[in-house]
Amino acid sequence: MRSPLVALLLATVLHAQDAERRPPNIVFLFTDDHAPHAISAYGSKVNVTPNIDRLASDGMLFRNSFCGNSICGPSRATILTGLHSHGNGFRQNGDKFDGEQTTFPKLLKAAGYTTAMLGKWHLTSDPTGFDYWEVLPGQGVYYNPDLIGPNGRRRVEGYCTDVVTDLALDWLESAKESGKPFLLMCQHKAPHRPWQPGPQELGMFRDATIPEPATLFDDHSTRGPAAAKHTMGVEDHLLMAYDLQCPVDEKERLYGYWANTRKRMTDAQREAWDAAFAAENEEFLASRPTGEALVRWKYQRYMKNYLRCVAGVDRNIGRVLDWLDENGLRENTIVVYSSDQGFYLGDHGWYDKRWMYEESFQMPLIVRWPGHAMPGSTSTSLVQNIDYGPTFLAAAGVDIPGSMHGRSLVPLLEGRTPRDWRQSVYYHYYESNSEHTVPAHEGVRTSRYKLIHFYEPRYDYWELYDLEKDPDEMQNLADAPSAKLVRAELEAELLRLKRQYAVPGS
Ligand code: SGN
Ligand code: CA
Repeated sequence: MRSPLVALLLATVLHAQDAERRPPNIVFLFTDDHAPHAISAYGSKVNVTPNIDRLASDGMLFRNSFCGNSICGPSRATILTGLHSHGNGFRQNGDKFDGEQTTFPKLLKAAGYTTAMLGKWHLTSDPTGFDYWEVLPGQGVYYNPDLIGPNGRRRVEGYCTDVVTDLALDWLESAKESGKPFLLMCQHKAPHRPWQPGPQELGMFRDATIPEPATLFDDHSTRGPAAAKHTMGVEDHLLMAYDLQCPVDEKERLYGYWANTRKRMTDAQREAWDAAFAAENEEFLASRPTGEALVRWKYQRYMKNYLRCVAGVDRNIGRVLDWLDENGLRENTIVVYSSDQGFYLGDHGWYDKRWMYEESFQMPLIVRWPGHAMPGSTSTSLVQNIDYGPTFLAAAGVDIPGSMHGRSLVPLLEGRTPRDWRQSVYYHYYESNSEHTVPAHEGVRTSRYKLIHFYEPRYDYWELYDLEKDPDEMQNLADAPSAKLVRAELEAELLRLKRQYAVPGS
């Protein structure tokens, strides 16, 4: 007869082997417009994100993580398909995602996973490949959001980030019971415009002064002509009521988005909202700063609300991580934190995204995978959202379709960078003549340089930046004699990438 100790050891070993064999669960925590420089694990100077940081200290943080097209729908379509925008057909917001095509959730489902998509979707057609889905219509709203699912539409009382997390936790309970490995895509609206914080975060940063970025008063004169023609300025384009929650006259107080948001709130929500903004708004209206002082006021108000929305995300991520711990699912679950693109936090005097410049080109990417990704590790390899699908498939032991543009990050996570890992990434933004006035452009980035081609008839020129010497991208070297050789190399690399990815016209 075996001793109880031997039996216990044997059971532990068998359990470990079983866990080893069982495909990992995947919890994909995703937000909208959360720039890496508003995450303390990425060295934020403006806020702290203790729960996202928990993931970073238990897993791997990617320092050179980029999107292929810095806008919502396209980034999401790329994640689902592992394809750049031209490959999945979703080039700009408002396009309709072809849900018939191959996506990684469909492949995981076929391999025995139970799958769910919750929260912001923004791909126009209904989600496919999910056993369960309930998504925000369009951009969704922050307070008492409507949700649409296969059985219709309903309104749920509460703050959107909390509501989506509640749905996620409910679904996780059922997924746990199912006995199947699960894929949860939990996708928040926050911290997307118009930056409306939840009741729990309204009081944050009250007496704080958020540090300003060095480029807040950038006049864009050292870049090509398009940058100065933007309509995403903190100074000129943030709207007092809609964006900054400070209606300036009777009309703004009674009508429009700000007034409608208040009407949509419950009495308790409205009371908390008014208590948070009323005194500060009165003070602003009494003093009416102008010039640089007004820009500074707008920056503070914008950033505080953005960061309050981020804090709501961080708190809710903590809820999901706690649930995994409490349910014994920490070990065999991959948890990813990412956001559809970066964002300007007053950098270059801007909000919004779209440009290939670093702040909006970057995506946060943090992966916790116990037993695979070393706790507290970082990677500087060039990675992109085309890699997410292949990574999840590889982790689950499912074949990666050869047609996908991306590569599995599993070797990077396990500390084995393949010798032939990519040396450059491709970017292409198509949504010209649209909100915020960013013309179509494409480009290539290596570990040191970035080459951008604005290619519309009205703007046809190149920009080149040396990111090592000029991390803020203030000096366009495209026509500098000293950069001639580098530019030729980058142009050749861009063409090579376009051919590799079969970009039309290459
Ligand atoms: C909305 C916003 C824009 C934002 C786009 C795209 N305007 O149209 O400021 O650039 O979404 O954002 S708003 O008046 O509706 O707030 S994305 O993240 O969905 O791509
Ligand atoms: Ca977005």
